[in-house]
Amino acid sequence: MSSERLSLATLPGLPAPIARPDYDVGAAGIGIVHHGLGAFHRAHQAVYTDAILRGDPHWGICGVSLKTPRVIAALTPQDGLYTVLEKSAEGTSARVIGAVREMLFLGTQRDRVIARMTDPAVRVVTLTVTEKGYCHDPATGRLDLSHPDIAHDLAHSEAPVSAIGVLTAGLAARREAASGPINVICCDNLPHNGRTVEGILTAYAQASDPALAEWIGTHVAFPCTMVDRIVPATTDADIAEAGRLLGVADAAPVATEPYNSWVIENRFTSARPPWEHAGAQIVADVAPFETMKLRLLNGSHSTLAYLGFLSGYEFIWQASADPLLATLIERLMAEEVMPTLVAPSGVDLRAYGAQLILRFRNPALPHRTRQIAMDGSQKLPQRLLATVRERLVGGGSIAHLALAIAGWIRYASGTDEHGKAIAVSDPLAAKFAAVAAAARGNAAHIADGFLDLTEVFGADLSANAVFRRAVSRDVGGLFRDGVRRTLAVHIAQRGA
Ligand code: CS2
Repeated sequence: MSSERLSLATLPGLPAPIARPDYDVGAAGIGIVHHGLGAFHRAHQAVYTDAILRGDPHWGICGVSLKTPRVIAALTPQDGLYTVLEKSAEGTSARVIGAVREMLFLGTQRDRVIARMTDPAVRVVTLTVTEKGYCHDPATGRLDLSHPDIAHDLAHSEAPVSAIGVLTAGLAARREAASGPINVICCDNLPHNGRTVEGILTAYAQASDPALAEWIGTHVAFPCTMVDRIVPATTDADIAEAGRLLGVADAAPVATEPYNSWVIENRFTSARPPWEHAGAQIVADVAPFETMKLRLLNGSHSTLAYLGFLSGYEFIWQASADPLLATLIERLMAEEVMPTLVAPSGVDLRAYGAQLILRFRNPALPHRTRQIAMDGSQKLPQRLLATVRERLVGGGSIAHLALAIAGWIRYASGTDEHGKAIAVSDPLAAKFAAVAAAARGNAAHIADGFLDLTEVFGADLSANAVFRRAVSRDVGGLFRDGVRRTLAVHIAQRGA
């Protein structure tokens, strides 16, 4: 591989098949501030934005990294350019993205982040800070005022560390500067993400500056979105492949699937990028899209992650090709999730479900079960528990859902079936460890301890006897018989 780096200088010399910006990258202005410069943003919103910059060059992105300057260090010598590798069984196609025009690390450039938010040319803030980045109570969606980062930021409003604190500081500065209204667009997998973030931000502002909360109410729009693209963490093999294809080195490519979808609620308070020209859908009501995606895709993904990991699978493509797990998620989707959904206009739910299985099986995407298993306490409510609630109201069966949730409890209890420790990564990991330690290997006590976590299950499900019984029975089965036998019995008992 050449020792030269991808950059504005080497861009014109890239091999012909490599797609690249069709606009003058150096001339693009900044119209968007994005918080959370991870792989997902760079493979999703930045790709849509890249495609509209030729027609509308003032929507370049200022990408803010909140926790680590790692991506910025890799992208700076590349003038912000990086490769998106679209990978499938048919092969890889590469496209260089130029939309990220400025990069700031919160840890050392907080003032510049805040100043950027006061720029009148900036009309949009997008967010991908993961579920836990919102410092909320996952069961209710409300701001957790006792969260250490929130407590810190309320006490030190001049030096915020949380996405919510930084965003609020930026909005306060924007109000001072009279720079006009702005759209805040959450692109994380939270339920009713626009409304949820509006509630969280407003609650935070109320606790710090009630007049600002009022200003936010009249000057900031929070459209809901459905975002959908599978983007595993970048691997060394991706970096090597990008270098091979480009003929110059790219230290921060992203690897993803060909599929890409973005549905955005038509609720803006200020100018916005014409993302619909790049294939995004702007609709009156995102809820049917979002509910479908969270419950079918993410619900199945988490099920495959927990039960797949326990079965010994490192990657989702392996877990989704396992006949027992494949049958489980097909039936979970068809029998328990789809009956709770209203099909979004133009979408056939069965076709969407069938396509999901193919997407999960993409052999070119090594998506780790462990990566998806992270932060289950923040993910389960919208992925599995909301479906359970609706099924219980209607008196429908929750057998597949219960097994998926039992898989999470078995995983989060911290040891695998060979007695090996699992590195459980979750904001509630210490609580899980305490539950597991107190239960001393007794499966019923483990199930009870987890089901008592109202911050995950809500007071209602925690107290629901039907739900508790179903999940406890499966936790018992997983501990007693192991995941493979439990799955086999589960499928056999329910007919083929
Ligand atoms: C995954 C999602 O990591 C996870 O929890 O379920 O990131 C998933 O790949 C995306 O939501 C797909 O759109």
